[in-house]
Amino acid sequence: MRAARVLPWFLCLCVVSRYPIHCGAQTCPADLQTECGDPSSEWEGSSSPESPQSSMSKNPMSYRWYNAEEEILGKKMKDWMRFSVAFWHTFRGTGADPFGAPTKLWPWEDGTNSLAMAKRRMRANFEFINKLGVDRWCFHDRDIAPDAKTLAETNANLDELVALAKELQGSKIRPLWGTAQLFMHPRYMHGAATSPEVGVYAYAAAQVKKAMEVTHFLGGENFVFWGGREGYQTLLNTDMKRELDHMAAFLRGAADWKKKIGFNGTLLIEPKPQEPTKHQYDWDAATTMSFLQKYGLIDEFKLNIECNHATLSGHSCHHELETARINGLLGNIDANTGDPQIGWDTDQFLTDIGEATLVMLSVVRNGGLAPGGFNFDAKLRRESTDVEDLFLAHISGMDTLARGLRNVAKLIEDGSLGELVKRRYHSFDTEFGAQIEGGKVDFETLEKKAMEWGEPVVPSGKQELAEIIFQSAL
Ligand code: XUL
Ligand code: CO
Repeated sequence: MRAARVLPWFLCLCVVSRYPIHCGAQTCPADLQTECGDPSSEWEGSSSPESPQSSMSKNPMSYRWYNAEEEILGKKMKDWMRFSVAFWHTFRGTGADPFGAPTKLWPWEDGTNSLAMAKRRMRANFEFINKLGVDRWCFHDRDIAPDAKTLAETNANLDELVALAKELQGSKIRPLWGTAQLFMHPRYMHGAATSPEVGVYAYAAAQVKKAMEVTHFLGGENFVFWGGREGYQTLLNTDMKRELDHMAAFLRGAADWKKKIGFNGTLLIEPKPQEPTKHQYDWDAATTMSFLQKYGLIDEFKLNIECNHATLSGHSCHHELETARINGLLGNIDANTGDPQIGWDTDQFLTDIGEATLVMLSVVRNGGLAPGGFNFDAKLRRESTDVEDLFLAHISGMDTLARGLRNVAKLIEDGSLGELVKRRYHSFDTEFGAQIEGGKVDFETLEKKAMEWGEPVVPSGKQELAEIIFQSAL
């Protein structure tokens, strides 16, 4: 294990926000007193730590709970998890915030937004994925290749990077999902599919079309729609119905294109209640589901649930996962967490064991997530600046969920939580209860029963007992 090698001529970064789009002319941050490197040189790799081992040792650079090949509840851990690295956080995250310049001086960065830099970054991405020992990655089109002056030139940039990614993926690594970045460029300031400007709608459709094609080419298993700016700031200037109609037409077009190009991946919508717009149309799982139902799109899409988005909407992650699951819509999880004291999307790696156990409970009840998986939509803290920290964060996130899975196995083996829940509904496990559940009992019959039975005896909910059983598995 060794810390990042410091190569001063590689040190400057040009990216100042989470989703960089264009910073060709930008120079090194003035206060960092560094020089830009030679963007044409190839990244030769190996400034990052070696692969973590699976062991129960105290070495933080090893997995303590995740053991890819180990079978738990009838499936290998790697098949329950299907972990993926998010290119945008891990390779475009700079540590910049509204108050400060980038803090991460990755040795492979040269301070430009050139194609050569994008290629070097792609090589670093695959070096990282290989060393971490995962099989999947996720990307936005604009994370991996720079914007150019025209859409045709931008597509050509993307093609170059995708060709390199295809080569570096080898036979094992695939995108868990790809997506189109429809929120960073100023053209999308009023939305993409919900922009009042028809030219923007068309541009966004062209971007999704291309992003879906390259995801398919790379062997991607899913394609995500996060409506970054599909929402409003004020209803005073917004025709909400018209915008939702447009969004539905757009998604219908995407589903049609998927079929036309023979892409068999799942289309996923990722709900989020606000940020960046005050009100995002895909507020939460239930809102998104009712939108899909209303517009006849429910069979074409599933949901990508992100835990930090869940808590922003006032729900727990478990609530959102269960809402998606019981409706047959749980397709993927963006694994992260927020901070209970901070009211925005902090995108932290999940380290809470109880939370991870609840997440894995939904995954196990769902029979797994395939062809979806866990995408680490999570970033290092601004103050964590070693390459080693990228490894530690992912190892910790993977281990936390692995521990959650082991806890679920304990809960299932013990059986008492399941028994407690079953017992609560015991009164419906009768002939009459079954008739109600089958929709065969009318209100007249129920009134007769209520008269006959008198005041019902209502048993305890046993919440504290449920909590004790849950805690004892952690
Ligand atoms: C934004 C977010 C995105 C999506 C992909 O909060 O989660 O990174 O996951 O666009
Ligand atoms: Co996300």
